[in-house]
Amino acid sequence: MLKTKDPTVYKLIKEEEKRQREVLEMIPSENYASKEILEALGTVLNNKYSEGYPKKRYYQGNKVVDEIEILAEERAKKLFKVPYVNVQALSGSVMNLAVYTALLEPLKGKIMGLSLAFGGHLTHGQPQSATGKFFKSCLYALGKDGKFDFDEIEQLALKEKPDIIVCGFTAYPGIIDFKRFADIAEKTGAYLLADVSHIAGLIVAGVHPSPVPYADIVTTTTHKTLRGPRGALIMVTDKGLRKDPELPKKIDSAIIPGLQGGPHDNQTAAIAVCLKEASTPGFKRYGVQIVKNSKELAGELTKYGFKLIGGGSDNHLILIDLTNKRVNGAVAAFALEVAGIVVNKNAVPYDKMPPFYPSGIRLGTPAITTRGMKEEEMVKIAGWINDVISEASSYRLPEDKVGRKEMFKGIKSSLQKNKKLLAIAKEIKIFTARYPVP
Ligand code: DSN
Repeated sequence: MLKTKDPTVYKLIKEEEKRQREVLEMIPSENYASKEILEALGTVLNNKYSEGYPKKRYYQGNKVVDEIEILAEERAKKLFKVPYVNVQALSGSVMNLAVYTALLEPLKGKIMGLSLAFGGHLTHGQPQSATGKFFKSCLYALGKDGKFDFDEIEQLALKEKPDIIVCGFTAYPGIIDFKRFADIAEKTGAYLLADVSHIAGLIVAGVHPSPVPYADIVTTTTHKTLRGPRGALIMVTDKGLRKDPELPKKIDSAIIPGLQGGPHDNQTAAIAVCLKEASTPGFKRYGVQIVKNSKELAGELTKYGFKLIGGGSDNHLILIDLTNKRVNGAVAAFALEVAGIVVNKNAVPYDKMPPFYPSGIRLGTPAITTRGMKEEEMVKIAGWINDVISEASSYRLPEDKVGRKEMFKGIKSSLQKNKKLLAIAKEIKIFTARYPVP
């Protein structure tokens, strides 16, 4: 038993369990996986090496693992309606890197993705990421209204001639027009990669359109709105297969031997469980409620004068520009955590502040919806958020770099002792006790 053999680690895990129970987890990329998924993760499948693919492994002893991997593949194909899937990518970064490795020549091939500063992802060709170091990249932005300016994106694509255009975002509160991205990709001869990590669960639930009719390749992590274990799926669509029938082979080889060794078989089993859960009517109801909650929360926050990027939320997340509230995003995120509301600081479009001290926060409803919260609870949560931000507005962080780090330290230590925030944390602890975590 872990409890007796390594009480130190056991105690830390218990502390984290308690933390997850007693706060409002509102980072939109996080969720609570079911007990069954966690059970599959903690099994003897951890002990096996399975380099290769089902029925084509390098090592012996993979009869059972083959069955598990085939099951995960079949469930993913059925759920997302695609002809091919690879379930081995260990997580999101390697998932996208595998696609680029499969399709592009190093230092020559070009990726075009949304800039991280506008809600893209590191792995969509950011220069700080291997995807922007090992391949060429060009980045597009959002318009001043926080929406896509497709004419500008098309102009950029025509000028830059990327080999892959990436759509699918981490801080975009709207519905993605996959068809429009596909039109641009077709016009410029690029592959269209839809990274739907954030919205996979919404797609499955039918509350966000699927990219499958439009994209050549669809990638997704499995632990966000899909509510599974950490892991990833790389899918080729019928359209992608028509364009290049070798795509599956290229992607399989990019994963192994290209980027990984043995897959994590316990993770593959847990992905299979997650895909079964995601195919139930209960999961559809869950997806519907995520969006209802996000819209309700966005509406309530707007009433309090919060400026929401894109004007609201049509999916699972909300991006708030706190400039009008005169609170820095880093200060806001810290104050909210002291009060028991966990969100992340986030850049807003055309942010004048640097990434460590951005002007906004990003929050979402996937995890709190898993706990059974509905519109009524969102009204209450918006009130708490407003109270915390009002309280935090007396802690000013200088826009100027000089002395900012030291000042932030001081602000944090003062926020940690703030009586009003600590009182809200107590209320939230009592409130969250009514909503079980799996
Ligand atoms: N870290 C994830 C997110 O929060 O959106 C993306 O990888």
